[in-house]
Amino acid sequence: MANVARGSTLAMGRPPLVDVIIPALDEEQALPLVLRDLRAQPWPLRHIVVVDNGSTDRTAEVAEAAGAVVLKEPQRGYGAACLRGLRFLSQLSLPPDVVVFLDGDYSDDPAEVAWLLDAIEAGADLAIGSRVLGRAEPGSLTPQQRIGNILATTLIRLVYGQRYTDLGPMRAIRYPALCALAMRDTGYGWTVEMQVKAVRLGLRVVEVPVSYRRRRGGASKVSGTLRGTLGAGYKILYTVLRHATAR
Ligand SMILES: Nc1nc2c(ncn2[C@@H]2O[C@H](COP(=O)(O)OP(=O)(O)OP(=O)(O)O)[C@@H](O)[C@H]2O)c(=O)[nH]1
Ligand SMILES: [Mg+2]
Repeated sequence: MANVARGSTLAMGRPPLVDVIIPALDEEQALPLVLRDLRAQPWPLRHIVVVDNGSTDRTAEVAEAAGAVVLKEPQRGYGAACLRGLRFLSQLSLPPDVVVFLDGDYSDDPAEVAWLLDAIEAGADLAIGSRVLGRAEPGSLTPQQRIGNILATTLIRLVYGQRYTDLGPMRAIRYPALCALAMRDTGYGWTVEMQVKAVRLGLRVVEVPVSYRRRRGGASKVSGTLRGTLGAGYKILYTVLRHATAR
């Protein structure tokens, strides 16, 4: 599968520059596993950027120890952390070709990032890991997540005509496409904002089946809590509709 590992050039005549952004809040237990597996990948990887939103555990220390670039974002929120990571990338003298996002709780399998990069190599602008098309470990996707996914993806299909199966966190996107999206959401509307804006801009989007595990240690901030679930659910539906009315 991993064409990227076999000397991909993304049609640039040189190996692509791939940077990874990981939003992390109190993930000292799982993050070292994520970083270890990322480092073990055969595909070219420049920066692993861990954005810490005021963790009270040793998230920043374990990330630094693993050689990641560690950024601090005082404004809480999943999207705020991703935006902070993007700001860092935008200030590099050499921008990345591809940006990969994944979670810091080891639910996503870093080995499968290669499949997303293969899809980019094959021509996609945005490759989204679908946990629904792939194999989700029992208990890794809560019933409310599955229902939320169905609601959100049905709404996107009705409003935008695009079939998605998931709003999964693991994804790869060409950097120019990412810049064109002008991402804004500072919270859990981040993934869906990317997906609806991608449709509106006519990006080449593909879903790639990926696996998904239960988090390795640490506490859930989103789907495992009532507040997180309701907040994320509301934000996702609001984001779909807001961008629809902006058409
Ligand atoms: N920087 C930052 N990261 C966050 C924030 N909230 C969650 N995260 C990270 O975003 C990812 C997703 O959060 P999770 O708590 O795993 O949400 P979830 O996957 O719905 O819940 P679980 O099923 O328990 O894993 C993890 O890497 C978190 O550390 C936040 O406010 N700021
Ligand atoms: Mg998680």
